[in-house]
Amino acid sequence: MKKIAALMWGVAILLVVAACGSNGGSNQGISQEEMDNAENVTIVATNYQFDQTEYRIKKGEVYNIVLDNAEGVHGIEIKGARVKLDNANSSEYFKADKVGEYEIICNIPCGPGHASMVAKLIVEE
Ligand SMILES: [Cu+2]
Repeated sequence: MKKIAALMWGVAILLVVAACGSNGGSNQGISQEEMDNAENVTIVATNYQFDQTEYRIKKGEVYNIVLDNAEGVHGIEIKGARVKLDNANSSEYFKADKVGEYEIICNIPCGPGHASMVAKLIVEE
């Protein structure tokens, strides 16, 4: 009986660890300290544009990417960066490992100007 109890505990602990590990999916490799010190990159969305055509970040630093829907209902997808934001999940931590550019698009069909809702996330040295 003792063995079974020990086994059950093992399973319970594994489940807890698995649940924590899957929290936030794309936060892998980002420490709590990095999250605490992360600078915000706020992308303000209106009908039908983002407030900047380019957003610049530094390579290797952690940022908190925030979607601010100031007008209308828009979503953000940073292509190739596994960042997807909407009103239900309006911020995510992101760290770019290399210099380059990502395309930012609105991923919610928001109206006649939807296709023009594009911007760039530029990763600098
Ligand atoms: Cu849209």
